[in-house]
Amino acid sequence: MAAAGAELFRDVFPFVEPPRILLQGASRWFNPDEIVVTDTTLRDGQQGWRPLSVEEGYRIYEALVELGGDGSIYSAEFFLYTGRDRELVRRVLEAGHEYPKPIGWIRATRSDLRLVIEAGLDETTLLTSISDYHIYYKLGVTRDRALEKYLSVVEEAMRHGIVVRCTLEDATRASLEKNIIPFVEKLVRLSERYGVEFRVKIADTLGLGLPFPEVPPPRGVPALVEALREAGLEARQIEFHGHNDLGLVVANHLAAWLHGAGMSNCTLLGIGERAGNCPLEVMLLHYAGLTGKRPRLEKLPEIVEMLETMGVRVPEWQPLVGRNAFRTKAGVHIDGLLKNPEVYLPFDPAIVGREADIAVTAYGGRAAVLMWLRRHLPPQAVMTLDKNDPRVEALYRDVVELFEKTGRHTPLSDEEMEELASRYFPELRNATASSLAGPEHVE
Ligand code: HCA
Repeated sequence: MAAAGAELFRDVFPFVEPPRILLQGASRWFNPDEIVVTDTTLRDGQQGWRPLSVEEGYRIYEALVELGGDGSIYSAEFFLYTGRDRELVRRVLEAGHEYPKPIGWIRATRSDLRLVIEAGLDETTLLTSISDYHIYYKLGVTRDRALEKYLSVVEEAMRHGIVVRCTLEDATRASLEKNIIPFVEKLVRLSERYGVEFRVKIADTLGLGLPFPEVPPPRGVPALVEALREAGLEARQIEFHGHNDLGLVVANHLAAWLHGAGMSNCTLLGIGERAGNCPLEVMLLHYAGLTGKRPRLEKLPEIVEMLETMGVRVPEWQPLVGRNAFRTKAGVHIDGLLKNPEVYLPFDPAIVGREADIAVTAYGGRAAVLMWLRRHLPPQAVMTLDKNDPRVEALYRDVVELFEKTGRHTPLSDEEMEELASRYFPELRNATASSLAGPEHVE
């Protein structure tokens, strides 16, 4: 039906572009030109998953280049502890891509810093645990002693001209006044003395952060980011790294950007410790929605396939990349899709290299049967086909009967549908036949 007069919010939902994020009353610290995504798949991801071979690590790095080599993925973090880690970094440096820029990830010790220097990297993340939980319980030292140790390694790094990204580990359980700000003030002074920039990474280590400006520190992500901006840090000096323990990781990462952090530190598919990290592909979609830039999200299916060959199992319902992300089984949805794909799609799936899809079950109604036929019959055969066609009705009855008789509860495969439908549409007969599976059939 023609949509004259319909309010479709085209400025927000262009459909053929990622949904746009329009702001009213944005934080004074937010500037879309200053935001980027950063990657930690090969650090936090690998740590929470399994040790990778050099070849696997390199393929993941190349995938990041394909996806965000335009600079939308600014950096990628690497371990340096094993021979394999160092060989991977050597290969990555040899490849010479500008983005994602390879950087190290180390603990705050001089021996770890040496690994960065020997690898020839000019930037590294440095784990500087900042909450009293970590300082008193994990490290077993006083706050002053902990800061002193961190700062001595930072100073040494600056002497070598290395940019340090200090992870404020467990920042969402740390005192802003007693721990974070005093540390940052000392970093500012060191940086002025050596003329070398530093950055900080706000780590929501246990996923306790909250994305709302009304929430005070330590849990309020907007408050933490804005406090660092008030302390004089620029967007490019502030990274946010969240975990998904409480299911809020994407919201927290968005909040960090919107309140003045420049970098959003993610992993492919959100792979990472416990409930995982922030999914990089999702943040790239929002990055596109905030900046109008277009990372190559259509590469995602290839990347997911590659990760699956490495043993990653992607849940069917995973946003953007799961099998069901653009696939519906509900008759009402399929009916809507037949009338206009925009009714039940958040955006054109082609943006992320996918197609809208359906799965035929007993709940899909005649709409599912019709949509399946439209996808599998030659165009001339479906031109006049509609839900009232007696063949569609008969096929629908067969589908329902099959589910009722067998007690089956999984969708029909294309081969099974071909076999059923060829009774009424002989042109499908040449298609691969398969036996109709019973209730134990697994998709
Ligand atoms: C860890 C904890 C960490 C570190 C973050 C970072 C966190 O794995 O040691 O330095 O990138 O969330 O605090 O992932």
